[in-house]
Amino acid sequence: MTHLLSKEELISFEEDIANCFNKAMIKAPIHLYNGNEENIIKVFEKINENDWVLCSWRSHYQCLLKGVPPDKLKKDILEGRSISLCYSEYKILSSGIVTGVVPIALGIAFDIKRKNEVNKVYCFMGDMTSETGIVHECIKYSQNHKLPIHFIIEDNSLSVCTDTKKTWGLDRLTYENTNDDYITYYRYNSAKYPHAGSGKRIQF
Ligand SMILES: Cc1ncc(C[n+]2csc(CCOP(=O)(O)OP(=O)(O)O)c2C)c(N)n1
Ligand SMILES: [Mg+2]
Repeated sequence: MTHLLSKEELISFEEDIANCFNKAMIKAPIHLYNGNEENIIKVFEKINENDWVLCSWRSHYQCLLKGVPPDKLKKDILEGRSISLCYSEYKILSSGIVTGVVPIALGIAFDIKRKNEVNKVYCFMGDMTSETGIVHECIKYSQNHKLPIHFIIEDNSLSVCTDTKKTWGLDRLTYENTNDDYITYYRYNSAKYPHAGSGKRIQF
């Protein structure tokens, strides 16, 4: 287990960032979490200091739970780095590119296995990301080669403003409700904030 913050601490961090954004103190995109606090805290109960965590454009919660000091994180967000926060010293990497981190996560897990090390990779992604071709390939490869990796699929049912299931003509997502050695799936309602921004200034 790494640095567990409470649900309330996570929510108030994002509210502080939303206020800063509304006051035009941040001149770059931000993506705020809400509604998944209990789920993500539960996932982090299994994550150790030596494990790698890979994230998307929305990664404030993971950074806090991996041990990045809140003041340092806030400073970096205010300087415009929210969309791609990377702290190799805390073993956490993010990318603003849909699927960007998934093959990187696989590569790190492959390296860990080859060196017979004991740590693991945790790779977070949204519902739309989980339906892409490269993610299907990475999950298949990881399972078949028994790589030390775990994928977390956070389903808010949306890709920006687009309905993910409708896009693909699916009744259910490929990994919907899958909870096994390789995948944790959870559904959450992200309606408090828009996809990007905080709902007052720029939003989309
Ligand atoms: C390669 C690429 N295509 C498109 C985008 C624009 N984009 C940013 S986030 C996003 C939605 C992804 O949806 P999902 O995986 O469900 O993530 P969520 O934000 O809902 O957690 C899109 C299409 C991008 N960043 N990168
Ligand atoms: Mg989504």
